[in-house]
Amino acid sequence: MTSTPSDPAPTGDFDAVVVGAGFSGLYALYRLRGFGFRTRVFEAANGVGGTWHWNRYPGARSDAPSTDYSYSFDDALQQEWDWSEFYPSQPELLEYLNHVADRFDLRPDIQLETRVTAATFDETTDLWTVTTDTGESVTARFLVLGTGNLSVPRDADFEGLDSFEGELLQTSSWPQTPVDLTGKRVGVIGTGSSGVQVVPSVMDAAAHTKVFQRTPPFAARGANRKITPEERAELRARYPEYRAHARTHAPGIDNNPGDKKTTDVTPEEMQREYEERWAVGGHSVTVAYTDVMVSEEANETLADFLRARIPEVVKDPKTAELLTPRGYPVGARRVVLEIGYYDAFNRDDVELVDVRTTPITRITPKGVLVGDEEHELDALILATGFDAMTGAVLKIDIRGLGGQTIQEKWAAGPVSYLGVSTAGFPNLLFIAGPGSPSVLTNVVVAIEQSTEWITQLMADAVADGVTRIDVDAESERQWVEHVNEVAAATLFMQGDSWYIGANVPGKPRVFMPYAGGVPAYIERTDAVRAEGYPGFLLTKGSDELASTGSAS
Ligand code: NA7
Repeated sequence: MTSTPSDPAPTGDFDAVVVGAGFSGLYALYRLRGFGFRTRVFEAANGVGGTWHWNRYPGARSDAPSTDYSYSFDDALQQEWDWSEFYPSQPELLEYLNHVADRFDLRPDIQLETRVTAATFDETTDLWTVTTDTGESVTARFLVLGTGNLSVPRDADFEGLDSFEGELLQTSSWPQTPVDLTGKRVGVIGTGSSGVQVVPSVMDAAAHTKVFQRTPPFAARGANRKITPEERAELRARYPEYRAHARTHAPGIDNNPGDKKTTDVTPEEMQREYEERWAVGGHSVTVAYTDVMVSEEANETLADFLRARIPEVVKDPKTAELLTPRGYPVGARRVVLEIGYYDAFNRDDVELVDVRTTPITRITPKGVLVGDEEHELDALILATGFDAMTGAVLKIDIRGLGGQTIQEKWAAGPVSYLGVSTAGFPNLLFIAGPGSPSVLTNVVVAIEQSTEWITQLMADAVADGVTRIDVDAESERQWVEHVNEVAAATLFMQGDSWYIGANVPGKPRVFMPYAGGVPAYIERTDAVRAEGYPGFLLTKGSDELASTGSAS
């Protein structure tokens, strides 16, 4: 598309504005450029990387292997990049994403330190007006949200937090300057993935580490290791083939799912199977049997197996028991990968504080008050999670048709058609949005698939002279119903997880991701494209938009 200020047709300052420069936004920019779209990416941070820019706490790493947790769209890229470890660490992921930005010369179209605060759809021009915290206002045909599903920290609502006189740190916005915890009494609140990673990574420096645990997570063994040159060469030889194969698995990753139910095997066979997978490490143990997320009895077999591993490592029986998760199905809250977390509690200078029986009363100037016991600290690390999936979207004042806000539209929880778009907000597209497999998968696969699909839709629409892509409300209703039905058939609803918004007080309890798996989702979205986008309302504008040419 081309446009000059004197053009009579309102094509906007940009063809597309993309929000966020993490895995999603970088790839969206690459794809949109390929279609000839004039694109501007706005990123609030002072660097690219999204999650991996912000979550730079010690020990941060992906719990998907580096061979999966990386882009597949360019074979030369995957052939030339050397991952050093099985699970990629935050510094390496950030370096990788910076490499991607440079390699594809993406930076000229990325505006850093610019947060999108509002976006309003103009019904007369079919353009979005996008406003930023730097006082800029630009217009664009499309608004693509690559804002991340775990990017907005949930409010740290501890009374007295401001009064803390020590160093206050948050895993999700760790300082870019070095943090020295040497000799300090450190407290960590939260035992999800972030807390479980940060504890073993700060305890050596700290004089004493106290872990404030409300809900013990189920954990799988994170068998991290260096990747050998032989392994790398072997993988490179079959990389493209492996990538295609990974997309045929529900989580977008081949973690060796079993094809039997727990009821098809004897208890001895089951134990052996779990043990073998435990020895391999990673999430493979959680997908040994097909009925684990649908049958409570099946789920309990895995839960029992994982619980039994804890006292094998943790020597003090009382601490081991406190670390043992009970009362919710394994997998209903995200299973963490532990690398040295349980073993940390065998040290004299690491202590577990139960804040379930007696919750945190408040933060004091000197530390954390639990009941009437004050735990004095020099540094407090909050690993208290995110306002997942909708947090970043709802932070923007987005106004669609008739001035409706997205906050009004999603008041009872997010609704979308295919996780791509929501009715009444034309030309607004989500990357790996609520209603898509997103966080239940290797998220890089979800992001690539979603970005490819969305950008193709945009290119097809423009090639056809379409200026407005909206969603048919009935199609949206049916998709939401399908997402809910699929979730209802699982045990996912039985955990107070961020998947259902349970970690944020007052948030509607709705299962947000699509639990049908990557292959089913690809099949459905591919069919929608092949059939000419049923469920979307594609309107040709009166203004003549120049075609960007056919999509690749
Ligand atoms: P999570 O998994 O949401 O974990 C947050 C933790 O913080 C969790 O253990 C919470 O306990 C705890 N928390 C939150 N509020 C409190 C209070 N008031 N008192 C005590 N403990 C509290 O976030 P993460 O950052 O670890 O991981 C998020 C995702 O990022 C992860 O799943 C991966 O996908 C990557 P609770 O469970 O609410 O009892």
